[in-house]
Amino acid sequence: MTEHETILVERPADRVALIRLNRPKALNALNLRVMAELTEAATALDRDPSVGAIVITGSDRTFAAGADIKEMKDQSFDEVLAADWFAGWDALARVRTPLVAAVAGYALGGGCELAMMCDILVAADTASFGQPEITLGVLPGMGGSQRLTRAIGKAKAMDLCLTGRRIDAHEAERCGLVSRVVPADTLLDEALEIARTVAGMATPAAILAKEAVNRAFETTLSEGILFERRVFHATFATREQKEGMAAFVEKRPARFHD
Ligand code: CO8
Repeated sequence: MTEHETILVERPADRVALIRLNRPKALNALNLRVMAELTEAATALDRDPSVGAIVITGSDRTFAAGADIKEMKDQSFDEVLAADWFAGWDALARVRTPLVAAVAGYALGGGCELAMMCDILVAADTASFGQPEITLGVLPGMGGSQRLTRAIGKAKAMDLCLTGRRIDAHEAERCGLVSRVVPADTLLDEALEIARTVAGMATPAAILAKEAVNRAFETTLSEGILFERRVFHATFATREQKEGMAAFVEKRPARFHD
């Protein structure tokens, strides 16, 4: 595996990869180096057929405290526009392998936005989420105003984006931002177990199911339902559909990855 400065990449289980953000002194603040390393690593894992799910996590104290304020603070409008700051994060949204975010501690600003770019968001009971950019004189810049609003609705998104207040893991689960809340000491195990489960499923079906759910954010209901039906039809061209349905009838576990 490539050596990185700001992340650690591991293969903790069969078909599962783990990316840890690793800038402890800066509370995993997301600087341009993190963006480059994380998107490069995730893209490489996405191309690896032996990887069926990727977990992204931080430390016990912090998932990520947002974009790196020290790196940003003296930039001019011309500079951030010319470099199209943060556009590189779009590469993560193009990853087709399911992404599981395992969040403990702070997920603020870009940290919350990074978590929202993942497909399943597991939170420790210590997690807190927020979009505090308004307190810095800016606003979310990596999809927060859009993904948060789609995830939790206008009322809550406005509350978070305009006041900068943080919500805890339980409020985040109640409003639909988080898939599951678990005790902090079991967070990584739970996230890896979810990743193992997803990675054990039929790969084409997992890719298509992720695309179909994401399509709901982009399109009308009738177009989305047509997309879903067509990709459902397409699964009948796969070996995995034959195996999965034969296994059910024969009352045995499906063997998708033998
Ligand atoms: N950027 C740079 N350094 C940071 C950041 C950050 N976002 N957050 C924390 N740090 C640094 C601190 O400066 C401090 O460094 P030092 O020891 O050198 O002074 C160290 O991490 C520890 O931080 P604190 O001493 O502040 O720790 P506390 O436990 O007292 O507080 C908090 C923890 C509450 C998380 C606090 O650090 C904080 O409020 N951080 C900033 C949170 C924030 O405003 N985030 C939003 C940033 S703007 C943003 O994300 C824009 C998104 C646009 C797209 C982003 C794409 C990635």
